[in-house]
Amino acid sequence: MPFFQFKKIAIVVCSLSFFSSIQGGAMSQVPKANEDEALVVMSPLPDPLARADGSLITDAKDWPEQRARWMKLIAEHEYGFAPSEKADVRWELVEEGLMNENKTKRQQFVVHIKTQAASIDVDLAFFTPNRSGKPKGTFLGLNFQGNHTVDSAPELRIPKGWVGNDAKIGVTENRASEMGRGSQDRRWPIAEITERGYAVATAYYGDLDPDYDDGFKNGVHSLFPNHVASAEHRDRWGSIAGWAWGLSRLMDVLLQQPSVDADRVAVIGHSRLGKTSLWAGATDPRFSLVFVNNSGCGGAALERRNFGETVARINTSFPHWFCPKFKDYNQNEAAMPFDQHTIVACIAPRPVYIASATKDLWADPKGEYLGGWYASPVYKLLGYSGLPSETPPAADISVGDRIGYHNRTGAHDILSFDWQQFMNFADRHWKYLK
Ligand code: GTR
Repeated sequence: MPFFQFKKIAIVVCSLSFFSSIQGGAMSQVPKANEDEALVVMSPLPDPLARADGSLITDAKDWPEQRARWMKLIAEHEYGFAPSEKADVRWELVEEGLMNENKTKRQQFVVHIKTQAASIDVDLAFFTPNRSGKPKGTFLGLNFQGNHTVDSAPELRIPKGWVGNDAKIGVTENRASEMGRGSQDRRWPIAEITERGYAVATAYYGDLDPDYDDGFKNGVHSLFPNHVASAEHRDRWGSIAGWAWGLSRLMDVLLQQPSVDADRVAVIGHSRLGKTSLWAGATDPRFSLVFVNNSGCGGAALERRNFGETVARINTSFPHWFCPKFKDYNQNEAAMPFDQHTIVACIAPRPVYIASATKDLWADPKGEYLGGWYASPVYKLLGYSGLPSETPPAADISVGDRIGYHNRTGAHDILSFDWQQFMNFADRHWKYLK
């Protein structure tokens, strides 16, 4: 085995054991996750159309007020409120060139996000078809390991700040290097996307908020030191809300690019970043399409279904992802004033696509489907249709109208097959926009 490979494995093994030693104690108190459908017991779900007094909304004109009620509850109890103050967002173009046999144009921006308290820099890579005319639309999503990992182009910038490892928390040094260049390209089929006429923009999530528990001090949290979650303020933003807020700041920048059509920008994300794209899609209506891939617990999957990752497990492994108040629902999901389907409903009437993978039981594919199914009555009230049936479709079949869904054969990942369904969905919905 070449030395560098050995070194990489050794780093991962050490960090995993570090990770399990810090988490081990607390985690041993948390009941094991269930992955047997026969053992699922689901307590009743809140009806997205039910007002606080139990009466049902029957008129579309009452939805905005109901939506505002859900959004407030969801922020307060799960992701945490983002600050209401604004940050100053500026950008500079630092590099541009062609790649993919000159079929794709690459631009790299450094985005400066600044408040009186602090400033952070985020690298944004932007890929467009190298042909005349505007792209058909733009996909914006965060990546896990740095922009240099999404493609092997040597110009793509390596992150300067924190880059973790497979355990992804607890390690504060930068592990990014040339070795990772292009290593995530299966998740970012840039040639395929741009050849279909779309643009795609991505930034490294750690540039916005390093993914470890530091008491909400670094990254976007450092910009608003008076708005940090604490024992007294248990409803202030965790990392997912921070990443989602960051996506909105990147949206601010995209809207200033001549190749971006403001009505056709989608937010996309996988796994913890799928939880993030769901929340970004709900909070920022400028995203006209929302793609939520393998998002699981804290994403599209219903918390009240005791299948796969639970609230207690996620809050123990990743205490910084949600606001501190979310811990009140550890082994207590039935007490949540909402469930994840209400978040999907808050995107209505904009189209949203939920994707699962058959082997990704930890993320509960059926629960992810049902997160869309139980949001469907809201789409119906607004004059559209969501998912067609309470029963999920067979693997690899894409279903639904304004709520799309598929369950790809295979493991927890985001692959070309997923992107193809997403682009078909975008073709279908963006075509009919004004
Ligand atoms: C897992 C976590 C999931 C999912 C995933 C990821 O360890 O339990 O909720 O978010 O990480 O983001 O890679």
